[in-house]
Amino acid sequence: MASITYPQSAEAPATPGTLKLVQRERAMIGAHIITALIALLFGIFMGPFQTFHRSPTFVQYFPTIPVFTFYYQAVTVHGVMNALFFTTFFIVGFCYFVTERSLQRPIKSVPMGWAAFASMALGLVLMLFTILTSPQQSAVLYTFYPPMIAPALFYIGLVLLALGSWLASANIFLTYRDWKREHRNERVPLAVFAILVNFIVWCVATVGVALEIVFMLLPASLGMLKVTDPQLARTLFWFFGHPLVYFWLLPAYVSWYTMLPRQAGGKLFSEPLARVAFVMFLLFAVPVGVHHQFSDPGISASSKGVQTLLTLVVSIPSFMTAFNVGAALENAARNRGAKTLFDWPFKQKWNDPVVAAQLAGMLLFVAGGFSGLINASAQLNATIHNTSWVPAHFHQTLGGAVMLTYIGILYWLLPAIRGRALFSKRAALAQVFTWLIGMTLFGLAMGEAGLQGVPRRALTSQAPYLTPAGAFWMDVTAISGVILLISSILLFVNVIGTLFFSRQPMPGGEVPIETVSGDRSSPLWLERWGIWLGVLGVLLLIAYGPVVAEVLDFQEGWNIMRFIPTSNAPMP
Ligand code: HAS
Ligand code: CU
Repeated sequence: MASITYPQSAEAPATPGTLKLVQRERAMIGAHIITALIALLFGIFMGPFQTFHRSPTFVQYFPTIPVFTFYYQAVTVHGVMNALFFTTFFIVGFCYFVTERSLQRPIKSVPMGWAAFASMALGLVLMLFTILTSPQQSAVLYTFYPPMIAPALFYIGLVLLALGSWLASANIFLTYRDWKREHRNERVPLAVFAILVNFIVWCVATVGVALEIVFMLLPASLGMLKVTDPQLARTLFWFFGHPLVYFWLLPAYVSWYTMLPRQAGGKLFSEPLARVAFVMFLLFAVPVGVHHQFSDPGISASSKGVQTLLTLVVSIPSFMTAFNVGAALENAARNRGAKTLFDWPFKQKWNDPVVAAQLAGMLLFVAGGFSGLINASAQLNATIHNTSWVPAHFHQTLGGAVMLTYIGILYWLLPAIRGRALFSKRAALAQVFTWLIGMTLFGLAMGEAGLQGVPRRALTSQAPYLTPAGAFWMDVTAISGVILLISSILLFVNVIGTLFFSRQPMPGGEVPIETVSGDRSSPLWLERWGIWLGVLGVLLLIAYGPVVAEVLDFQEGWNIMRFIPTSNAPMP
């Protein structure tokens, strides 16, 4: 393994001007972040064109839009590239960086890190190849389940992405194990604590989707299976699909909890409280996937009720985050002279793109979080399920809080990787605020359209049943698309500018990484992972045991028998 020396003093990397990456770090983290951006480049520009395509007025004047006319292909590229590939590459790269810096040691195995990267990158290439060369067959959306079946390479691409991410998880777990051996009675830094939670959740959740792909989708795609069971596949998919959203969110929380207070000029209110929030994510992020299946037949009302309850519980750590991080921001503002009850939001560093991006993300998350709570109620869900309300919700959470926080991170991490200053701070600020305005409008318009019955993922711009109000809100969505298109261009101008045209040296500044072990007031037993895994196992049994029994239809004989390839059993 390439040997690198990390500064011995815990404070060393935090002194101004020392955010210099060693070559090995620059290569590994840079490869992940840049590949993430390549995936994003494919995905991001599909979005605005979908809003145009869905707007009745726009379509009246421009009936065909080249390339983007293939609506389902464009939606698939948008979802798969943005939500699956961009996020995974970004998260792995960012989490390596935070783990190395916080623990003051390189990741356990550099070759394993590269093997993981190669697997994920090959997955990306196969996926792009498949989507671009077989547009019709592979337009199965980012929520891939039967009866739609894509070409085998689509699933192989996904398997390679998952395999790579498992290797990356193993690398992070082993790095932590080595650190822990040398620091028996110390608390692992909060950032790494959160990262460990995130990758544990990921490893548990991906078991569901791996089963779906390996035993159902891939054999069906290869023609080895003639039967399928959408009910079982959807259950396996959402076992993964919900925790996936926390896999995106927790790295953003790493930034909010462990970097933003310092970037904003304040102090985190309570570190033990933060750890409790992360433990709650570990326990409750997985056993709630059925809240995506409230309209599915074959799952009993009682199972849906249990998972509604658990979904409400998993929103609690986000409320805890709002108070904890909110108090840190208030503290920052007071340090800068805020005096009254309501002046602290205005006394933030709104002119610093790194901070402003994260604050803007939080504002969107307030709306996105509350729309999530509406979705979570099984009764209210019936009014919004499969309407454009749902994309409104996830563009405020994923496209809002998560994306803006990743952008905030990018605005310091990309300069660090490149060793040059950010190309344009003004463009970055303009990008952040256009994104905030565009996504706010998008959320409002898509949400309102959803309440008017406009379906999601359907090209209804000329459907006769579109109400005038629905049509109006879809037109407003197209306006938000224009704003978001400008914002996306600004983002890539800065990315390309920073990589190729920035001549300024990287400014000295604080590395937003905690480098000391955790707060002594945090109980050490919070790090007893075995206990939490045990509790998670019990929760999964309670939440998913009955669901699995229901979807496998045990009364009628195990319908899993249908999946034995040679049985030729007819579909019931
Ligand atoms: Fe969700 C569907 C329920 C959070 C993403 N969600 C989706 C889908 C996606 C998604 C992608 O129960 C669609 C999947 C598909 O394609 O079908 N979601 C919830 C609930 C929460 C939630 C209860 N979702 C997220 C997050 C996501 C995400 C996070 C991505 C990152 N969601 C649902 C349900 C559905 C669903 C149903 C299925 C709908 C259907 O029928 O299909 C909660 O975890 C949310 C809790 C969050 C809060 C907000 C806390 C606010 C904070 C900000 C603090 C602000 C401060 C002020 C401090 C309660 C932390 C700052 C100060 C300044 C000065 C600026
Ligand atoms: Cu969910």
